[in-house]
Formats: sequence, C-alpha cells, structure tokens
Amino acid sequence: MKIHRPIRLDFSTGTLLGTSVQETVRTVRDMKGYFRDEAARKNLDPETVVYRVQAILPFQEGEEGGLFFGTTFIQPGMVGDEYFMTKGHFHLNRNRSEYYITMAGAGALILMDEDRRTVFEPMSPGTVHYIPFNRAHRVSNIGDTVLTVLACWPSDAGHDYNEISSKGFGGRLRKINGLAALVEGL
Ligand code: PAN
Ligand code: ZN
Repeated sequence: MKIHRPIRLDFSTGTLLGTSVQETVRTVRDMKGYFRDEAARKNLDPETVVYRVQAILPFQEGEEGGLFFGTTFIQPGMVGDEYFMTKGHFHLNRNRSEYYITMAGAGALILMDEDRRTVFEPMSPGTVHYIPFNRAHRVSNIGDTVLTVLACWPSDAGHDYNEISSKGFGGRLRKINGLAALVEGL
C-alpha cells in the first residue's frame, strides 16, 4: 500500500503544510494582458504578488480517477478600476466540475458559459461554490484583506488558459463609485 505523506490544513490561514505541497506564484508581470488597463498594470512593480496557489496533486495530472486540492490566496489590490484576480480558465476537459470554498476575505466568483454569458457569486467566509462543468471560472478580491479560497477538482480536469487569455470573460468586475460591478464587454 502506498503511504501518503501527511498534509495539514492550517485552519487559521488556509495554508497547506506538508512536503508534497506545490506552490505557484502569479505576479503583476505574469498577468500581462489580463486587465483592461494595461498602462496601470505596467505602472505597478512587476514583482508584486497578485496571487499564490498551493496544491496537493496526489495523482497523475491529466489522468482520470483522482482528486486535487488547493488553496488560493489572492492579495488585495487594484489595476486601474479592476480588482486583483486570478487568470481564470475553462477546464481542458470541459465536462469537469469543481468546488470552491471561501475561507477568508471578500470576493466574487466570476463564471462564464460557452456562450460568454457571465455572472458572479459573492464570496465571504464559509460560502460554498459549485462550479458546473463548461464554465470558465475566475476569482476577484474585492476586499482589503487576503482572499483565501479552498478548491477541489478532478485530476483529469486540466486547465485551458488560452481561451481566456485571448478573449477574456464576457464581463469585468470593476470598482464603480466604490462598489463592485460586473460590467459587460471587454
Ligand atoms: C484553482 C485555480 C486557482 C488559480 O485551483 O487554478 O485558483 O486560478 P488560475 O488557475 O485561473 O490561475 C482551479 O480552479 N483549479 O482547477
Ligand atoms: Zn478550475
């Protein structure tokens, strides 16, 4: 029997602890082309962290049958009137779903279907979000503190970033008169 290395989820921070935890960092440099106001992005320090993802992948990526788990930490911040957010993606295997659970902070889960219809769900500590298959998903941090989101997805979901990096979502979450609003269009 395969012995799995122990992993702990720190309930106070959402941090995953264990030697098999992998971490990805996305900085302002990595987010080129994702925000509406490219000039505002260029004015920020390119090393500024936008978000970090910790993940445990105890199964061959791309193969059917396993589950992955991760924590995403999105920093508070703005690029122009747009909130710091994840890149967002469809699953490569379009009929794979996912759960997101908010641990801390205030945010919005932005969902887009294949017809580019875009909606958002408010996120606050304890909200559980089922992301149906065939929906692109992205998270924006609309608060002043780190937005911490737990996620669980199938090992054969895969990530298709191309569609979003080239066409974006059908709307953008922007701060208008101090409030988050989903504005249709690019
Ligand atoms: C999440 C995301 C994570 C980062 O684990 O991968 O929040 O967002 P991007 O992948 O869009 O950069 C997930 O949805 N996995 O499938
Ligand atoms: Zn996903």
